[in-house]
Amino acid sequence: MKLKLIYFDQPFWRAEIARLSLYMSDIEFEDYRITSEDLSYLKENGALSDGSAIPFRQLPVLVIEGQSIAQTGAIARICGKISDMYPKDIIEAGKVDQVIDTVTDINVLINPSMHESDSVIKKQMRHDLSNDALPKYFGYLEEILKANDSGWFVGNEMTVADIAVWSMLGWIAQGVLDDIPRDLPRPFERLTSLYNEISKMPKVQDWKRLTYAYDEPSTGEYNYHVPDTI
Ligand SMILES: N[C@@H](CCC(=O)N[C@@H](CS)C(=O)NCC(=O)O)C(=O)O
Repeated sequence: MKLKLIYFDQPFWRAEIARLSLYMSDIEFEDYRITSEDLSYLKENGALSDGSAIPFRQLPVLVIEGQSIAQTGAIARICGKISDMYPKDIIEAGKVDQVIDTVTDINVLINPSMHESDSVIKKQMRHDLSNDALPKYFGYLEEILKANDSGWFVGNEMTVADIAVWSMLGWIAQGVLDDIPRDLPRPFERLTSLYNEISKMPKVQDWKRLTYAYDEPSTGEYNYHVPDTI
């Protein structure tokens, strides 16, 4: 099966959910990281210059057997099915989906503060996120982990839901989001332990060595120096 994952050259959760699940299961795929020229081209044309369609002019996009699929959740389900990290049972599948959609909600909550140019307003937004919205969502996720009690969000094995949360927590734990403390997830024991256990896995360590080994310092509020522990 021919697979091409198109995203920015960043280890952001929207792409890592696909890249890491495929890598961990030894599924070959083209890890295409766009240039700034690609970005201008795709915005204008709804496709890369090689013809890969970018339906909503946003990334990630997965090209599978020449067909483009957009939207993080849709891509996560496909990659999870290919890599055997997505349950066949419809209820278990729904439980994976609800976690992925919650990571999207968290991302969407943080987004406006990333685009706020007034530093005072931005600081207030970050204060509210750190003291209210983010701990609230971390608490909900912690409850799901407690109720399942296997260490994973769903069932007894790692799924793409665990990768989504791991990667989102890594983003926060880098400390690149000004005024969101990097140790914000630490009081949530199960979340912290999920993060630390996934980081330790040999395939995850290999993936980080292969693809997170950037010499460059961070660019803005994304970063490449994802910590191994929270
Ligand atoms: N609903 C989309 C949102 C994707 C999204 O916001 N992608 C961002 C990068 S993380 C993007 O393409 N930004 C460039 C733009 O919107 O112009 C999804 O779930 O994948």
